[in-house]
Amino acid sequence: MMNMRTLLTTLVFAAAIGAKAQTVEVAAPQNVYARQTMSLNGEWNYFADVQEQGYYDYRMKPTAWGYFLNAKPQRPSDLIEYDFDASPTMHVPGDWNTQSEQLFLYEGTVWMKRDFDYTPADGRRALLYFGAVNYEAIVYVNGKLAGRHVGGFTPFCYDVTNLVHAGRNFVIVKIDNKRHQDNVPTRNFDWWNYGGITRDVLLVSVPETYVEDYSLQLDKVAQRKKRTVSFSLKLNRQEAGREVTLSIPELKIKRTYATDAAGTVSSQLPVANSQLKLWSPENPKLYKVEIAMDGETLTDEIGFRTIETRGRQLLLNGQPLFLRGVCAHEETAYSNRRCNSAADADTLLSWARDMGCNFIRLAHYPHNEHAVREAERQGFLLWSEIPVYWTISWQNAATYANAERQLTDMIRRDHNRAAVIIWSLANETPHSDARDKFLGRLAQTARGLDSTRLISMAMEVTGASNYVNRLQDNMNQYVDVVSFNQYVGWYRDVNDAPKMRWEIPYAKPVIVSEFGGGAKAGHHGDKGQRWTEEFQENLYRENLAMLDKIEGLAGTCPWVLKDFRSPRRPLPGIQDLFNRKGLVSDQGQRKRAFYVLRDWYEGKK
Ligand code: GCB
Repeated sequence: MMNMRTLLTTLVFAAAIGAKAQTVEVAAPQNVYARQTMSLNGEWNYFADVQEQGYYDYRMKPTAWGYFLNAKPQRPSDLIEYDFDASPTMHVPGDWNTQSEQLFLYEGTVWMKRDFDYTPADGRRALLYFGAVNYEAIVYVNGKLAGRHVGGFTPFCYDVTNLVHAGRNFVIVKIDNKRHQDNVPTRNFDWWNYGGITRDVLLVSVPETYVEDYSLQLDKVAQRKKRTVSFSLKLNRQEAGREVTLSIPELKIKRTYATDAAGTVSSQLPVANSQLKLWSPENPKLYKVEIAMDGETLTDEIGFRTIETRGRQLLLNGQPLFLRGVCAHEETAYSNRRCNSAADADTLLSWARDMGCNFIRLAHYPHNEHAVREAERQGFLLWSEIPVYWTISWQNAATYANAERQLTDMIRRDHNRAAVIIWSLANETPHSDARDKFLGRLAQTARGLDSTRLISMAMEVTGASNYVNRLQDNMNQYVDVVSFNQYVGWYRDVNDAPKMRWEIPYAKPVIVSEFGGGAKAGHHGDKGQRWTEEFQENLYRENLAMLDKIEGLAGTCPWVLKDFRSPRRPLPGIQDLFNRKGLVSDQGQRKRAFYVLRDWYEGKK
């Protein structure tokens, strides 16, 4: 991990509008929740700005007098046409769509402000951390620009030491979730475009030199009596001779290292096989890990496991494994808003567990860190992906840079999570040379950042000739696991599943990364009648029998755990702006297909 490019420590947004950038974007610190932090969650004042007049003047030039100044009238005659303090509040973290009726379908700019008290401390720096903001965030502290970030599902962080002062401070974020062709995701996608500061905001206090990132990873090669854990660490600056202590008390590991000239440490730790309990769904063992420097200790919980392929088999800790999966969006049970906590994740995970799952495909973007950690504690294996979805602008260099940044940030954040076994690069992308180049580069980047996990992407087979479905995708050479989505019985070939044959001409494990169909919970009828639970139930029966015939099938994750909001789904009385392919409804009702899948998974244990 540590040889990864330090692409983040760049001066941001030099051509600042109104306020000059006085700050530096820094890498979001590994395991941020173990740091000294002050939460900036809670109630933030907000208002929508449909025409972005708080940012552009009436000639559409960036204005120096934007809303980021948080101006107040000084004299009775002053004209100021906004007032954060008199504006309503909403909760952060949270999406705006489900917190304001007016903003339910809104896509555009919303300004948000929060005050906070700060006490500077000698020798310490203040970092402003956002877990995620969808989609574009322009961040100001005390009226000065801190930086701009695009991409709605990954963390970012600014060193704001020079922008804060003792006493009362304020942070303002201009958030814009308008969809654009060149974004990642692009203009069209089948989920709700939840806008807002959707994950935690923290003010992080760090010393001048601090541990920015570290990695602990069990090596694949096991000797008869012992195996090796690779440890690496990186400071935020290239400083030699800093003392760092790593301890894993339960494994009786305690070692002190001095950093090299690059500010890094790298080491191999032998561990006796007899001592080591491997992480697995059956026994999701996590070890307490402590990393100490200058009297400050970072505490983490880390599991050790290996993941590999052998021919068409997937091996977890050297043992063949079938992934009993399901896809899930990051949308809460019952309230159907963006998830942002372990408790939000827990309800969804409990449904997956009841269905017999040991694997979740986190669709279609990196989910929040609390969710990933909760899934890991509960023993779920995870597939994590970036929103390179459908018709991305393959030829656009900025689009590529954006996708690569999201991939890098996803891997950086979660590379210590034993639960994550697959990084996925894309979903259902149309074949072309430009796409192959784009995804090929992403694959190389992912491998460069993490050589220990498997790479995949959801490919597609959209039709069959003579009932033979043959997967063909040039990306096959880049992936470790061949995954594809198919909707036999829903978008195509209703009633034909029993006749279908599948040919996957690649000697790699196969995951069917999506299949399914819609049903409205409580709507009953004949199995030939769309939208009934019986139709979906029959579709699952026929699909599962069909999938059982695929050679090398190593796992399945049907679409989808829960009905989720989507603006592409307007059918009144049935969809009502929900994609109804859930095995569980948006109100937690289990549909008949839930039990079909559960029984099939029972047989796969
Ligand atoms: C797909 C997409 C998924 C959609 C699903 C559907 O192939 O990957 O994002 O929601 O189909 O329901 O159409």
